[in-house]
Parts: sequence; structure tokens; C-alpha cells
Amino acid sequence: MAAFAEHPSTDAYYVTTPIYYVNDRPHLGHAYTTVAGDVLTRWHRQRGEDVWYLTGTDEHGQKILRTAEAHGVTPQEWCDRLVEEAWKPLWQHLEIANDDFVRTTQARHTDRVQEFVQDLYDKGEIYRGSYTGPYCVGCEEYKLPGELLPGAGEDEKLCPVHKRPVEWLEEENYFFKLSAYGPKLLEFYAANPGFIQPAAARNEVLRFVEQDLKDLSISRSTFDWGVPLPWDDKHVLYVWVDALQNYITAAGYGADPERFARLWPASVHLVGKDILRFHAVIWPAMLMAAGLPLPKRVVANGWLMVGGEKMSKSNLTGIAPTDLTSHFGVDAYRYYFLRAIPFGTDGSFSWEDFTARYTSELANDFGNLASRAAAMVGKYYDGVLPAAAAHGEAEQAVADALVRAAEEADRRIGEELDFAGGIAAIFEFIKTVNGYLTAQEPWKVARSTTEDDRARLATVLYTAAEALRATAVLLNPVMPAAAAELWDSLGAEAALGPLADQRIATVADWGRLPAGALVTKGDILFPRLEEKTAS
Ligand code: ME8
Repeated sequence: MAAFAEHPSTDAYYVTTPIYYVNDRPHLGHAYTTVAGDVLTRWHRQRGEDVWYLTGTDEHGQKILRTAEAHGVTPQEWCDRLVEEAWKPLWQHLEIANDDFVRTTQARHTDRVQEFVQDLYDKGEIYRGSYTGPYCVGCEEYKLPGELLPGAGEDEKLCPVHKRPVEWLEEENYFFKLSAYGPKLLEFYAANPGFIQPAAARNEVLRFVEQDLKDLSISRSTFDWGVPLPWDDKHVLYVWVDALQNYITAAGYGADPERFARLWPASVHLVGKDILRFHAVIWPAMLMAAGLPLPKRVVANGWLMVGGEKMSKSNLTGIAPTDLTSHFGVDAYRYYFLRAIPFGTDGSFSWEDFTARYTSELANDFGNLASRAAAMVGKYYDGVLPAAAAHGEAEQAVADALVRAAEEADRRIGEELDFAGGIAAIFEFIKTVNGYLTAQEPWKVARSTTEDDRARLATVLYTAAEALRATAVLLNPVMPAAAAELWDSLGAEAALGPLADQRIATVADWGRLPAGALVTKGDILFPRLEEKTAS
């Protein structure tokens, strides 16, 4: 099993989101995973790594077919409409910098999928058999009888996620020999303790695989909206087996060996905890069967809840992200969910909590610091940043706090995917800088004309501006528009180049922003919410 336990080195940092079902429009839950992936990949770009960020849409299966039928259009028409009118525009709106967008109805995907399953068939990994059991179309998943909830009637059983009746399937179809992979998977998990995160998710998967795995039914013959099996075109491939392969087909599998070698295995598959088994059990087993390397990590995020239940399209509890961005703005939106909910745990969105954090953390702590510092350089130095006259204990304390914040944020965001902890570390630094200004009282020092006080004022304002220079770099992955605005107002680009080119490794090198930088006031980064609503 050593071949699976050791990951061949790959050049790129390749991150994926789930590909979303386009049966409906996106809600906060989908945006949550996609924004997390965007912050992670932007962070790694700022480390100077070769990054590839993939998202896309899952367009086959019964759920999509039934939705299209209900709307009187073909499934392809339905998918085209939703992708172009709802999904892609939302990612653009939220400033998602994905490198590719894969759709499972694209030939670049379906052709490769057919080759992949033909290969498994040729290797004897797939056989014909019959299946009887419960199925939830909402999940597009075969359910275990033990996990179902009692329904209204005696024979009715409900899906535990959707709380809707499951359907009973009785079919002749093809099966993948998943049961053969239990021991190999357990061996792999043991050799790669970081493969499934967080720990609770890993434990859940271990418990599941330690029981006997059942073979997986991978084809359907009662409808035809899917990828036809190459050896039996009366069957289409089960939507999940088709969907999981997006991670390799979009990376060039079977089409562009060089690109595939650069991107695969993926560094991180981001998934919601509802689809963990597919990614941590079925997908690795399929890859093992095909002789391909396994992804390095599968990281499960928790659920955004509404009234104690998972927010979902099927339950009609989805809130559109634009309902929030129109009030709070895109930057604050990106910030809020990652800051307020520890990644991996469930959390509820509340308008009050968002408002409170916006006001205290973004408008007061961060926004005010930026505008105060720029205003003082404008007022006392005509916008030309003075050189620091000295670098005393207080300034060194700020520089030290920056080193700590940068290291901690890099570890937490870049490695541990602890976005809340990483952002908190950056905001701890902002607090330190605010504390420094409060203690130094530059507005009072400015009233004195002694030479010592003139020098002191220059030192304090330089220190604040330099701290903001680093803050712009550290917050750029989270809030790209506010960071760009700040970068601009510090006049940093002339000396240091574009914000996107700044590196995490050097962000804490004190003194990068040169004296003489042209500081301008710029727009208020986080205007008061009342003003926003009124406009
Ligand atoms: O499962 N809270 O697609 P999907 C947090 N097509 N995250 C949520 C969420 C919530 N309330 N609701 C959705 C599918 N998500 C398959 C995936 S991948 C090969 C195929 C996020 O449209 C979360 O990441 O149901 C979840 O895994 C994903 O959206 C499911 O989206």
C-alpha cells in the first residue's frame, strides 16, 4: 500500500470546492465553502505558490432532471440558464478568483469519465447485479435503512437530512466493488492522519469504514440524464460517480498529462460535512481502483443553520448572498462568515451578530485606524509620509506584534484552514496598533512645536502607516477590495508594486513602506450601515 501512502510531489497548490447542483440558485451555504476556498487560495498565491482553484456545477441526475421537467425545459437548457444567470454571476460578485469552472455536461468531462469507468470495468472492478433499497433524490444518495427517520405512514421513511420521504429503488444495475477497499482505506487513513479534517469528521469516516462497506450501485436505467456507460448505453452513470471525477477531468486527466502531473493529486478538497463519505471513502476507493494517487486532504466544513436545520435549497430555507452583500458589502460578507464560525463547526447566521461585528471590528477597529492615520499624514505632512525619526520600545512592540500576527495567520489560514483563528490574529495586531496610537496621542504631540515632538510625530505616523501596509497585505485574501483601497491610500504601489505581488514571507519585514509615499485619504473602508441603507 506504500504507493497510496506516499503522495508524489506536485508543483501546484490545487484546491477544489464541491461542484454544486444547479437545481436551484446558490444560497449562503454554497457561498460559505466557495469563499473559504477563495481565501485559502488567495493566501497561497500571496505565498508565491503556483495555485489552481477549481469550482463548478454538477448537472446530471434525477434531481436536476425533475427540476427541469417541472419547469418545462430540457435539463441542458435548465443547467445553462442557472449556470449563466445565477452561479457564475454570484462568484464574480463575491470576487471569487477561481482558475477554472467545470460543468459535468462538458465533453471535456464526460469523455474522460467514460474512459475512467471503462478502465475500471476492464480491470474487473465493476460487475452487474441488482439493488433494492432506499434512495433520497435530494441527496442523490442511497441510504442505509438504519439512518432513516419514521415518516407519516407506517411504510414511510424520511431522509435524515431532507426530512422528506425516501424512494424505494429496485433495479438491475452495475456495481463498483467498494467492499474490497475497506482494509485498504483504513490502512491509508492510518498512514495519513491528516487526510480527513477536522478530527470529528475523520472519526465519523473511520467508524463508517470499520463496519462492512457495501458495494456501490453506479448505474441507473430508469432515466437517461447522465453519462452513458460506454459498454451498455441503456445505463447512465450514477450522478455521484460522474461528479467526483470533475476533480481529475478538469485537471487534465487523460487529456493533458503535463497539466495533470502538475495539479494532481489535489492539495485540498473542500466539502460540506454532508458529502464527506463520498469524498473520503468512495472517491479514494475509485482512485485506488484506477491506480491514481489520492488527494492530500479532505476538509469538511460545518453547516450554516436556519432554525436548527441545515440551510438548504430543497427545504426552501436558502438565503441569497446578495440579500446580505447589498447591505453589508462584499468584503464584510467574505469576512463575517469565516470570522464568526470556526471552520468545521455548524453555525447560525444572525443579522444582529453581523451588524455588531461590522460596526466594532470592521468600521471601528480597522476602518477608523486606516482613515485616522491617513488623515493625520494629510493634515500634518501634506500627505507625504515622513520617515520615522526613531524606533523605540513602543515601535518595536508594534513590529514584534506584526511578526507574531503574520506567523500565526500564515499557520492558521494557510495550513490549518482555521480562518477564524487566522483572521483573529490579524485583528489582534490591529488592536495593538490602535492601542499604540491611543498611547502615543499623535494629535496632542502635533500641537507642540518642539523639535523632539516634531520627530515623535513623524515616528508615530510612520509606524501607523507601516503597520497598515502590512495589514493590507494580510487582509488582501479575505477582503480584496478594502485591502486594495488601503494599499492605494498608502501610496504603496509606487514603491512596492501591486498588492497582489506582496509576499507573506516578507510582510513582517519592518520598514518596507518608504518615507515619501503619497498618502491620500481615500474612501471610508466600512461606512456606517445606516448611511448605506439610506443610499
Ligand atoms: O452536494 N452550510 O451539491 P450541493 C454549509 N453536487 N455549507 C453548505 C450548506 C450549508 N447549509 N449547504 C450547502 C452536492 N453547502 C454535490 C457535490 S462534489 C463532487 C458534488 C455547501 O449543491 C457544502 O459545501 O448540494 C456542501 O457540501 C455543498 O454546498 C453541497 O452543494
